[in-house]
Amino acid sequence: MKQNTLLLIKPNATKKHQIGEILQMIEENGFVIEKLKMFEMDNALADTFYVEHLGKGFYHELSEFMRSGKIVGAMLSREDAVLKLRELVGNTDCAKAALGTIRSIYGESIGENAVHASDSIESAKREIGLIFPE
Ligand code: 3AN
Repeated sequence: MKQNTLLLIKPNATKKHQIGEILQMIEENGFVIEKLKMFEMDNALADTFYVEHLGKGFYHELSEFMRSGKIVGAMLSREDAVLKLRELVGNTDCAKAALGTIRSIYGESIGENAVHASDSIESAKREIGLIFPE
C-alpha cells in the first residue's frame, strides 16, 4: 500500500553538507519527495516531536542536539514507505546499523545519528502534521 512517512536530516548531517547525498539515497531507493523544507527546532517543537522521550535520561542531550542547527524535513511517499525508510535508515545506534544504511554512513553516535524516520503509520501522520502543519 502506498504510504507517506517523514524523514528528518539532523543538524550533524546538515552541518557537514550531506543533505544532497542523503536525499539522493532516498530518491535512488524509490521514495518520492512530496514536501521538503529547512527549519530549526525550538524547545516547544522538540518537546512535542519527542514527547515519548520527555523525561528520559538522554532527553536533554537529544533536545539540545536537535536545536543545534538546521534540519531538513521531507515528506516521502512510496509502497510500504514507513518500513522501507526504517530499513534504509538502519539501527538507532550507528555502530550497530547494517552496512550501506544511512546511519552506518552518516551517523556519528547513537544521538548524532544523521536522520530520523517515523516508526509507524500513526507516528508518520502525527510527525508530518507537526512539521508540515499546512
Ligand atoms: P529511532 O530514531 O531509531 O526511532 P528512538 O525513537 O528510540 O530511535 O530515539 C529517538 C532519538 O533519540 C534517536 N534518533 C536518538 O537521536 C536519540 N536517542 C535514543 N537513544 C539515545 C541514547 N541512549 N542516547 C542519546 N540519544 C539517544
